Amino acid sequence: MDNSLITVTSPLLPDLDEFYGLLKEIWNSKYITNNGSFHKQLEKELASYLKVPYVSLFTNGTLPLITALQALRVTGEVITTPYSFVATTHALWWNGIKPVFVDVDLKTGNLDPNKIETAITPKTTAIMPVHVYGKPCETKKIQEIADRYGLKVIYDAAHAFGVEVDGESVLNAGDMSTLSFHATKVYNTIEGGAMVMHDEKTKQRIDYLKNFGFAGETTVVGPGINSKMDEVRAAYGILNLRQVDEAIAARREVAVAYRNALRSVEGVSFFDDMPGVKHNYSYFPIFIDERKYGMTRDELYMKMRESKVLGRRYFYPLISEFSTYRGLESADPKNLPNAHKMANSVICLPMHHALRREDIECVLEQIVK
Ligand code: T4K
Repeated sequence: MDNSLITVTSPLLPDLDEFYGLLKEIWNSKYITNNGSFHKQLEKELASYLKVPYVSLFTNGTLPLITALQALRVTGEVITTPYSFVATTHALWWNGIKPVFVDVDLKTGNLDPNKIETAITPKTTAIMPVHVYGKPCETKKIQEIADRYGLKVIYDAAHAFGVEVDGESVLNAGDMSTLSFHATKVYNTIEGGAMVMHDEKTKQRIDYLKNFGFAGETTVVGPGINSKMDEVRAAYGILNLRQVDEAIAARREVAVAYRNALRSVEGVSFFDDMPGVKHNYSYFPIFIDERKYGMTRDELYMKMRESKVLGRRYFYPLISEFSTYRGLESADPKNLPNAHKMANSVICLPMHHALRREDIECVLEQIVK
C-alpha cells in the first residue's frame, strides 16, 4: 500500500519477534487448530478483559451472528437497523429470517427504541440492534420491549470491543452479543470474531455448533458449522490484547484533536463522548450539512481522496438500499428518514492508533476552511 495514503484505519500489529516466539510454540506442539491451548487462553483472557462471563472465539464477526440466530432458534421476522455493515442483515437472510428495518435515533445512529413497538407483528421473534461506531444502544429500553413481547435480543457488537456503561460491559446486554476482530477493528486477530454469552451451558452449545455440532467423537447434537479460530490467530490475538489499551488511548487523542478543530466549523457535526460511557473510539464519523458547509458530502469526500485522505462513507448506502433488501416494505425510505439522513451525510475520518500529528493535520486541512 502507498505509504503516503492516510487510510480510514490501520491494523494493530503485534511485535513480530514476540509473535515468532509463539509461532515456534505452535510449531513444536503441532496442534494448530480445534480448541488448542492458545485458543483456550485467549477466550479466558478476553472474558476477563471485557468483563463478561463467557466468550467463544469465531473465525470472523459474521459467523457468530449467524450462529447466535441458529442457537436461539430465531425464525420469522427480526427487527433490525439499516444503518450498519451489510453483514448484520445478511446474517438474518442466511437463516431464512425476514429483516424488518426500523429507523435510527439521530443522537446515536442506533436503532430507535421508541420506533420498535409499531414494527412488531405476530411473526416477530427477536430484535437485532447494532452498537454502531461502538456507541451503546439504549439496552434497558430495548430489553423492556423484548420482555414485554417475549422476544430475544442479539446485539451485533462488532464495533463495541471494550465499551462500558457505568462500569459494566455493554456486551452483557441482551441474550448474546457478537464481536468482530477483523483487521480494520480496534482489536484484531487478522480475521476473527467472538460471541459473548451469560452461562456455561450456552457456551457449551455454541462451542458444539461452531464445530459442526460435534459433542465428542461420535455425537452430533445439531446442524453445526465450521467457524473455529485457529491457533495462529489466537496467539496473535493474545499479543494484541496486551497493547489494545494503549491503542485505544492513542485513538482517543485523535478524537480529541478532531473535535477541537471541528467544533467551530459550520455545517460539520460529530458525536461527543456519552456520559458514563467508556468509549473505544473505533470510528470518527462526521456529518455534513451541505447548505451550511457549502459543499456536498460527496464533494468533500472526493476532495479528501484527491489529497490521499481516504475517509469512508460508513454506512452508505443503507443496507435497506441494497437490491436484496430494497423490496421489503420496511425498506421504504419514508420509514427510515433518519437513517437516510445519516447515510447521505456521513464521512468516517481516518481513525487509528498509528495516526501521526501531521496526518491529523492533513485530514483537518481538507475539512476546516
Ligand atoms: N457487523 C458489523 C456492524 C460490522 O461492521 C462488520 C464488519 C461485521 C458485522 C462483520 O464482521 P467480519 O465478518 O468482517 O469480521 C470492512 C471490514 O471488512 C468489515 O470487517 C467491517 N465490518 C466493515 C465496516 O469494514 P471494508 O470493505 O470497508 O474494508 P476495506 O478492505 O476497504 O478496508 C478499509 C481500509 O482499512 C482500507 O482502505 C485500508 C485499511 N486496511 C484494511 C485491511 C483489510 C489496512 O490498512 N489493512 C488491512 O489489512 O470492510
